[in-house]
Amino acid sequence: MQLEPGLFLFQSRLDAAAQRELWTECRALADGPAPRYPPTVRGGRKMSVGMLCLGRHWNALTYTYEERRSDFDGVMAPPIPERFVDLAAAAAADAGFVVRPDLCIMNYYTAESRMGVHQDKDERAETIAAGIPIVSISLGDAARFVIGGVTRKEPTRPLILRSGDVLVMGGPARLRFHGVTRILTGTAPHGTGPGRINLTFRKW
Ligand code: MD6
Ligand code: FE
Repeated sequence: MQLEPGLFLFQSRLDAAAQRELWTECRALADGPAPRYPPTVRGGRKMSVGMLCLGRHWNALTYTYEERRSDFDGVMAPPIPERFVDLAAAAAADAGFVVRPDLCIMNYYTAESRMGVHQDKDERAETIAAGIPIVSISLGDAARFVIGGVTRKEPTRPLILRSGDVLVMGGPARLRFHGVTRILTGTAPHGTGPGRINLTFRKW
């Protein structure tokens, strides 16, 4: 359902079996030949999540997208499984957006991981100007997510994102500030977790 203009939350969109399957596939990718790693961002701080980009890599030092992980090991970003893209495109369509994402950022959270409040604006200018949405799928432990306005000073509202939930942020919501303030440990459904995986699907 639409929470606010351009911001849609589809709770329990993935059933328990789909959550387990996706969790297992994500774990295999994250432990595969292009492993997840905690990026060091410009300024020198290390992120508390383990990241793996599919389709195209987000360089944490330059805040740009590239084919190889030049800020880490030079390995090519693995392709996004078509099945993942289908899931994201279908959720976007239910929110009224026509998009086939071409990259995905997988973030793996432990109990202590957080994601600072940020705006997603490293995609191509045309993509952002058109309000092409980001589709986020949550798996494993639930998270306290906060979302504010398009400027940093506006107040934020909390949302709990649970395993199987899909959030779509596009149109007028595309540039809203947001972050993850805590992980609700012990809430992962059987066959997922411990920890949390968040997939954000984007068009470059
Ligand atoms: C997370 N999500 O849920 C972090 N970004 O772990 C994001 O940063 C995000 O959920 C853009 C659109 C939707 C999101
Ligand atoms: Fe984000």
